[in-house]
Amino acid sequence: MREKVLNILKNKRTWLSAVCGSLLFATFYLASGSNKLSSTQMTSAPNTEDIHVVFNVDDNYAKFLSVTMISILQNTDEHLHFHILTDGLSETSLNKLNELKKIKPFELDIIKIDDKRIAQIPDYFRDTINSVATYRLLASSLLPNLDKVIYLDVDLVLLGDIKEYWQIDVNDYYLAAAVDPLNEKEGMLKNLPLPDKALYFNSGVMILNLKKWRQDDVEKKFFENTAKYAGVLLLPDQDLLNLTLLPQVKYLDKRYNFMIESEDLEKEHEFLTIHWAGFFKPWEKKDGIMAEYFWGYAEYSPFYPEIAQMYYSATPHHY
Ligand SMILES: [Mn+2]
Repeated sequence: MREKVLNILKNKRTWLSAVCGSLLFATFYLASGSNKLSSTQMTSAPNTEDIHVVFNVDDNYAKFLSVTMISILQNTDEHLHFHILTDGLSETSLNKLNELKKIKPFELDIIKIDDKRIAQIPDYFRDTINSVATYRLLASSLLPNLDKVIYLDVDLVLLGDIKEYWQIDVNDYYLAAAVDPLNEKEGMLKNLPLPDKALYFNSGVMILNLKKWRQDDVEKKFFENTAKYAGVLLLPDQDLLNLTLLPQVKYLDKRYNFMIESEDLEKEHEFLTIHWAGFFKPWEKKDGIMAEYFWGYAEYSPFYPEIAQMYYSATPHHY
């Protein structure tokens, strides 16, 4: 039965990458033909440049990180440099992540946040958002040599080329991100003092302009805003990013961060990323919405046995 499911997945993927491929070509063709500026930008960004991607995970999430990394590596010809902000990864996890280099070579930096660094963070910040998920808010100081980086959650997979994210110009912005479906849910954001007309963005997929973060000392503003808004933060780190960085945010089309709760599953072939942003995670339910994309990549992971084990022990299964 599993074989059968996997075959279906593989066929679906082949079909999908054909569609994505022609879309990519069409986009490139249009951009280079009709707009002199973007064609110049493309030639000035050589293919030899590394694409930098940052994640934050603890050891428990390394298995899901592996699936996201596989989805990136399988869909690009670019050379990747991954930076992992963490409170610590086991040697086993690290070895498994390094095994992914068989799929495609890449650079891997593990940035362990040590006690000394944590001691520099104001107490109220640590107390309000005490999790590894916050480490991305410290990206501009933890990655001092990078001016630009793509941040990704690990509850998502890419279906398209990561290059499309890297080519987004964020020079005049703090970051680029897609609008969050929470904007459509009445009352959800009513306590957040967002700037006028600014739409709340989702922080699962972001292209960060770290140079500008450093210029304007954004980290200090995160700390100040935690103290100021602690009482109204619901999704603390995402709320803080919104409160601090809007309106200087470039909005991305939802194809860059398709959150399965939003709608329009019919158009799935257009999406570069599928993001299980809500409560449902694909590792919990194999027949959940679009979960087949997660499992299609997970089968290539050295963590596959434990991902599957986790699923089988949590869920009564049917085959
Ligand atoms: Mn997420």
